[in-house]
Amino acid sequence: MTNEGVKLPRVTNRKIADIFNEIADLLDIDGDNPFKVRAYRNAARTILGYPREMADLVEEGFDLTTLRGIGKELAKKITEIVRTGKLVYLEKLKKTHPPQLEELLKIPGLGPGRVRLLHELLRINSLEDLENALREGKLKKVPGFGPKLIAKIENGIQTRRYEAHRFKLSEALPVAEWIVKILKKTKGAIHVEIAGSLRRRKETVHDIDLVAACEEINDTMVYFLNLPKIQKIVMKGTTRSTILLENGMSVDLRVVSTESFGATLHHFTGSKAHNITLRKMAVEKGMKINEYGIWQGKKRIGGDKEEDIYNLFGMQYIEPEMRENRGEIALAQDHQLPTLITRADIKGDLHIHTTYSDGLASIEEMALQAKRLGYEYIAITDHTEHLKVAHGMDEKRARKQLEEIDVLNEKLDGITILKAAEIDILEDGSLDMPDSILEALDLTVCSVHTRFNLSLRKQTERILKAMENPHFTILAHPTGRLIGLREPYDIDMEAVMRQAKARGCILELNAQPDRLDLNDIHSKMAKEMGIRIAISTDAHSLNDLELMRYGIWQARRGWIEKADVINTLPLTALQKLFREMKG
Ligand code: DGT
Ligand code: CA
Ligand code: ZN
Repeated sequence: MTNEGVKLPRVTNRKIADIFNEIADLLDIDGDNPFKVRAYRNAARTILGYPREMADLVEEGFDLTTLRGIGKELAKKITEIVRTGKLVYLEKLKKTHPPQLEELLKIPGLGPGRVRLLHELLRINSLEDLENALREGKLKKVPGFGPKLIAKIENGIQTRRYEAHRFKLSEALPVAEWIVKILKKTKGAIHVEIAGSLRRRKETVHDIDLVAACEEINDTMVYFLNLPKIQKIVMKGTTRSTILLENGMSVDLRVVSTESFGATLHHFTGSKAHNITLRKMAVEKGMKINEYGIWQGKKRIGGDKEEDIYNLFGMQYIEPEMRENRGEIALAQDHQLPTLITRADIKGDLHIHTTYSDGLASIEEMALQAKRLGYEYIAITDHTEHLKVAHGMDEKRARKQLEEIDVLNEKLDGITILKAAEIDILEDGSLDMPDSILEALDLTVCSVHTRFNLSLRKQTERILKAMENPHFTILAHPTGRLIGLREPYDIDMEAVMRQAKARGCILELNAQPDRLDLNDIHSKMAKEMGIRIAISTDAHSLNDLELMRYGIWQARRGWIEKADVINTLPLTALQKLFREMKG
């Protein structure tokens, strides 16, 4: 959103960092001076981790060269980006490279050096070129490209192709909710609901599926086809239409009568595998389920409500998040379904950043916001020293923070601030904080932020070793993946979970929509192994605290119940748990 009177949209730190990283990538592919390349990457990291916006600093006439790793040249470039929204240097650089070359860098296993090699030896300039070369077996002939690397690249391409056409839940859901709100107000509309993977709250979705129940005379479809921001009408009909929005999202609407609504909503909620199992079961009973209802011969015996379908088999109702055919149908038949966690069960947030590291709000502001959300407690988890890019705290600042928390706990009513830190797990598996501080903390949130590409064995050992520390409480974002951006690091999750179980450590389900890590499968695995989890927002701002809902949805997809999650405990019980963990 732009402010009134401001012509250009505000340039964010993210955008500046992206530009610098892109320059670094291109220079790197060219085999340019490594120091120059690193200078751009370091600057990008400084900017990204800086607690204030470069746009504001430029406006205030702040001397950017006082920032870590920013010299005169880079300061000039930052100013140019802030003022014009782009950088002439990058535009020029791009002209000398095939436009799709950078795409290749996003494939795991392909760094700039290898991309350069492929470009020089095989004239590979795009994903398509790469796929052709793979198919023709040409990669085998390139020095350094062994079968393991080639398999990794093949895998990476597949993931990339799959993800290229998917949107994050957090991108699609607000759009869907906006459309539903509009359509609900149209004449003749009785119900309008989100269906598909979006209703199942899958972490990424291919499209938005909507189902409406309308009276015979309605203008719901007409409004749908006249929504703002439509790029193209893909398919147009009275009961079904598909539109493509300007942002590239495809939206499907089906309009049915109220008597079919339950069956249609159920059908289009999926998953396909879940539906197929139910349909087979119906056939065995001499009945038929389709998108219009439940049928016995030609007679319609139900389908107004979704519940009709589950009632048909004497089953419990299955929540959309569980409809993945992962054993939920058998459980529902036995009336043994888990009672899935809800947002209302959450009593606090155990992963929060403040201005002590790379957060935007103070401890007090975060605490007051948490109180407004109805929480009993929060844990402040600023970064430790090793994470320089996020202005990690040294021992002195950590001490200062602990004192401030004491003062605030005296002052504030109705919310308790727990002492914690997000502690880097160093490459050798040690924790980046002296024992003297660790002893003063209520809990620790420990994470890997560096050296993502260690081997499977080394990365796993690193984490297992860290968990041996008696001060280790929660393993944050356990696989390190960023949806669509970064693959999980190579780790043996089963080994990590066994260790968590043995040591009584907690695993985090990080609620940031681009992390959602643990994912659904891992959450379910943790539950089955009897490991407790913490659902945390990793908030860097007041608004971020609201991301909890994404974590809850992912947890529900992993069959998680209230009792599996430590931040559903009341404060005293939680404190007792942390004390016991410290031994
Ligand atoms: P997505 O769009 O890839 O994120 O995942 P979904 O699950 O939303 O899949 P989509 O949009 O292709 O279809 C929506 C639902 O419609 C799906 O979850 C189940 C149902 N459906 C689609 N195709 C079939 C099918 O061939 N057989 C059955 N039984 N159901 C189907
Ligand atoms: Ca869909
Ligand atoms: Zn964090």
